[in-house]
Amino acid sequence: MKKILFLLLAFTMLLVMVTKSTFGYFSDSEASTGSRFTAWEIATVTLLNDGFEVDPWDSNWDDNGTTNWGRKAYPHSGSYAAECKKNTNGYLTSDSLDASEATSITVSFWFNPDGLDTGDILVQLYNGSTYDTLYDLIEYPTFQDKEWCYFSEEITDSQYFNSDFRLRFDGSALVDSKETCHIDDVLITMEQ
Ligand SMILES: [Ca+2]
Ligand SMILES: [Ca+2]
Ligand SMILES: [Ca+2]
Repeated sequence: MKKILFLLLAFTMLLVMVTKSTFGYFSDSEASTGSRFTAWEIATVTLLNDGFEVDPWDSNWDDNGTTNWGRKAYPHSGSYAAECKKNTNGYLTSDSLDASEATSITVSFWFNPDGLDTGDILVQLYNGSTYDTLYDLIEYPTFQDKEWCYFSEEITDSQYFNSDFRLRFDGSALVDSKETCHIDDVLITMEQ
């Protein structure tokens, strides 16, 4: 009889535990609904949106050294794109962008390479003291010669979350007369 009572008690306790863990499961799913609400509060802020359509065409690219690049009626959208070629090569550096509140930065643009080889166009980011190469464009997965290719990278390294964030295209090595690169529709956003 004692044995039966003990078994009954054990069974009841097991039932209570199962019920509790079921409730536990439901309150977990409520918690995840809550964190989805938090995700909605993340704001996306545009730091730079430039299709090189306005005059002067380089007004977003002249505070950190003027560029030798030109503008050409060879657009991805609109009427113009920025152009790097022999004798009008070198750097195209964005104005300083305040990314100090960022939790991530997305850098995107379209590029149309023609005859490039290794090192001709480097995509670089400024961390407040040095420019780091993010990509050699010829290595980028979407790269196709003489086509408009889309570049988009999310930056999560916090060294770039500063008040002097810059995007720089380094075309210093583009010195052959058969090489050109066009850039259009640069969009830099941050989440904060
Ligand atoms: Ca354009
Ligand atoms: Ca400027
Ligand atoms: Ca070259």
